[in-house]
Amino acid sequence: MDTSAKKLVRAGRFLSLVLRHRPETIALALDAEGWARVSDIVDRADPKLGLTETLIAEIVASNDKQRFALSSDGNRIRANQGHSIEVDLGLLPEEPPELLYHGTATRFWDSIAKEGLRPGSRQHVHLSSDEDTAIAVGKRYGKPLVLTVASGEMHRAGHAFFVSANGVWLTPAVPSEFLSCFR
Ligand code: HQG
Repeated sequence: MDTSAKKLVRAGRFLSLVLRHRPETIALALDAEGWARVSDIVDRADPKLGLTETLIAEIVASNDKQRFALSSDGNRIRANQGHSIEVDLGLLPEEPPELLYHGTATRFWDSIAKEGLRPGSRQHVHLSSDEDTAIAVGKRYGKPLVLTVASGEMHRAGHAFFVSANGVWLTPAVPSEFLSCFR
């Protein structure tokens, strides 16, 4: 990675931290829907990150997973998903495809088989519509394991599903009877 790509990744990680998990790190105010003022972030971030409004706009546009969104006037920014702090993204329940996938690590399987998928520190369990994404997500924690979620059946049983602005399927939890594991 060249220096400018590294700078974008570092700044993007910082934005994930303050917009999803720990806004208090820079005494940043997020509203109930998770939006923060771009100018507040620029003013309060460590100058070593070199965060400017232009760099933030570049991260929003180029981020590999489209993790962030700008308000229509460009003055505010929020994370599209992945929050551990409570925010209301204003997503409406949607009908999911018949099957969705969750990437995890093989060592979590025994616990997941017993308890189902839990959101952990985040607000939702994250699911994808393709297996490749699930493999990449699972690799972050070790040997990847792809779980198939019977999302159509789950939805018909009354469980709510949402899709984030960047295409991640979200649901509060997945009971184990809707999971299958191929390995
Ligand atoms: C596991 C990244 C034991 C779960 C990714 C996962 C994603 C259990 C871990 C997004 C369990 C939580 C979210 C149970 C769930 N027993 N382990 N009962 N239930 N788990 O990071 O889905 O790059 O909170 O399988 O790409 O890995 O940040 O969730 O392994 O889209 O944008 O507990 O984060 O996106 O880990 O990742 P996480 P995740 P970003």
